[in-house]
Amino acid sequence: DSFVVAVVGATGAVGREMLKTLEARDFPACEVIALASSRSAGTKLPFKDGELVVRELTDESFEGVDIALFSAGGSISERFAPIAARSGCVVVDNSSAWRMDDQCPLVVPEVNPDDLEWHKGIIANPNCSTIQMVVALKPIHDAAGIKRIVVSTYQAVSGAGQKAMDELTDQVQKMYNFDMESIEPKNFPYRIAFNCIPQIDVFLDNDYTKEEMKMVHETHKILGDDTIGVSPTAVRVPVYIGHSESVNVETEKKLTAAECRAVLSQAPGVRVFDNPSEKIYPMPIEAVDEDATFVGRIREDESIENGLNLWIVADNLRKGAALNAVQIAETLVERDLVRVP
Ligand code: A2P
Ligand code: 11C
Repeated sequence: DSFVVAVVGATGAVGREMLKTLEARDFPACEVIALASSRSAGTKLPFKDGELVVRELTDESFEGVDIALFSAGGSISERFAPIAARSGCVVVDNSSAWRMDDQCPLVVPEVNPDDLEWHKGIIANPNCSTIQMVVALKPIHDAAGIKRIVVSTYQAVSGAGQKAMDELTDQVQKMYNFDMESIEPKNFPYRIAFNCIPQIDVFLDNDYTKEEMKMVHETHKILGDDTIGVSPTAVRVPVYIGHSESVNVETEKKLTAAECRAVLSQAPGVRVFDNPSEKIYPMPIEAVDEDATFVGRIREDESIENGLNLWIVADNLRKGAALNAVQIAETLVERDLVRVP
């Protein structure tokens, strides 16, 4: 079988990674269509031995398309995902628009692939910070039952898109030239160069940010358990690619650090990088362009009965977005679910 695949937002940071991932994994596509705004229609993007000419996204873009990977922002997904699904195209949507809709599965293939069975045309790809956390925590949950998660994130600027990456470069150049006066933050509330900002997305009524509450609600939906306590703090750091997370978990049953390492070294999508005496632990500079979710600094929390500390790092554009979306599409193909019921 071979499918017509569209990438919506193909010129963006995630969209480009989606094209690279389709190519690298040899996805069974007979045709790949790159869609973006009218601004970039006609632009050429490299793909396999040739290039794709970007087309403008319109209501008619999905005729004859089997699978569409969306990453052009929430409002585009809200408007166009239903149009695509109505024309018989299965949508894998990387925005937050459909994640909490009870008609849409929210899927990480290593964690809850069976949720794909009940899709109705739109499948949501979780937030990058949630994906890498649940890939590492699901095996611990299965082994010992997670009661509570306390997580602090260290999130790369690419999570906010290509423009945000360019803004970091621009600010670093200006600072290098002692030209701090002309720095005007655009994609972040403050200067991000040589800084850390404890705000990602907007604040909500409970004084948590939207990014933080996504980690709470999405974790519950993916693990199918609303009783797990999730207490997040999301921080933007001046790293281009690769989100890091310091995670403390409290479990029902005792799991020693050695048992946790053993469980995680068998887990799909996880690579344990953990040898303190050799200074081995995951870092964004090593996770970039990798598919795995890396886990290290595995220690027992000595302040409670059953607790563990972990440091989790992944490429936010890959496992956090493009790769997870393509893995969803691959699982749909394997399970013969590329159809809108
Ligand atoms: P374009 O390059 O034409 O603006 P990022 O998250 O890296 O900023 O990327 C956003 C992606 O979403 C880009 O591919 C961008 O295309 C696309 N996009 C933004 N607005 C629209 C729109 N109105 N219609 C289609 N694609 C859009
Ligand atoms: C960030 N996690 O790093 C965000 C980007 O809900 O898909 C992704 C937002 C989302 O800025």
